[in-house]
Amino acid sequence: LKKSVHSVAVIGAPFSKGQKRRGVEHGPAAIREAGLLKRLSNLGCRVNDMGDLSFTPVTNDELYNNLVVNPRSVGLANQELAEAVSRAVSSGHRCLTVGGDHSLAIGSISGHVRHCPDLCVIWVDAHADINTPLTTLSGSLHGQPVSFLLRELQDKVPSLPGFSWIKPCLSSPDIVYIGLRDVDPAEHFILKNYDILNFSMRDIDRLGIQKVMEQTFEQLISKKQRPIHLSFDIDAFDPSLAPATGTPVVGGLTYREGMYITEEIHNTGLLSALDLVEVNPLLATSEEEVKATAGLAVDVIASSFGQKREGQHDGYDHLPTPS
Ligand code: 4U7
Ligand code: MN
Ligand code: MN
Ligand code: MN
Repeated sequence: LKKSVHSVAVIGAPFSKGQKRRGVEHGPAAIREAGLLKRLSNLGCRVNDMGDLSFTPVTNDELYNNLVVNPRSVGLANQELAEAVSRAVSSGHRCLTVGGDHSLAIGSISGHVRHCPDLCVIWVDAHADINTPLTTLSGSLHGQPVSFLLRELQDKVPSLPGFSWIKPCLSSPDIVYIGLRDVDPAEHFILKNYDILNFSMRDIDRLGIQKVMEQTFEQLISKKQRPIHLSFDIDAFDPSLAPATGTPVVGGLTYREGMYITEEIHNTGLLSALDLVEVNPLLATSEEEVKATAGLAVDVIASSFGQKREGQHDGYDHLPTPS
């Protein structure tokens, strides 16, 4: 079988200090065990496995403002991840980062943007992850990554220890949210005030997922083609499909909506980097729940890189003949 060869670099990011529960650092292992590399190579992807990063530990990582947890650890780990992503993208690979908690989008997007300065972001999540260190109610940095990246917000974002390397690289029109259903008041204010396009679960109910994707691409890539960074939080799915995650919210995406989102993104031909985050095997109540959640993550990844529900026959161009 001849297949399309397009390379994907895989980076495991077993990082968990952007939130308070244990276990999300085992996400990369669970997703690998669910058959990630095999699924990618079956698709005809040349897989460049960069292994799992080992982040430099930080001692005495005191709270910022008596509230924000592990700022130096999150800052340094993201600096290290940005370096790895930047290396992968500059070598010509599409880059898959497997988390780990969603604070790692800071490093993943920062590394990607170094070689793709005009990239745009599709953020699929139950949450907007756009709290600032001054609006966060939880103190967890996985609920804040977008705030550090958005240029328009920088006069509202204090400098955190460990974060001085970050250059805000996105403007409000460069990001679209899909799947929102648990948005804090300050986050809702930001989305409205800075005019950030977002499709909540209610919008998906009203419009259907097809129109949501049309309007997403109209916003991001209709004027010019640009690389897409897809940041996919597994908690975008309904908890019945993805139970093993830290902040599940009822009323999420169906399997078919999830696959439609990723198929459409693949069909643009513009996907350049993907984060798959927040799979936490320790929060499952059974081995079946681990397998369901990690298997779903692998389905999202495979679909993003070209697996099609209708089937495909790359290089299969004749039938066996009876002799
Ligand atoms: B995830 C939250 F308060 N908004 O800031 C917060 F509801 O990466 C949730 O999307 C953040 O899983 C969820 O802590 C972060 C909370
Ligand atoms: Mn998230
Ligand atoms: Mn989330
Ligand atoms: Mn979560």
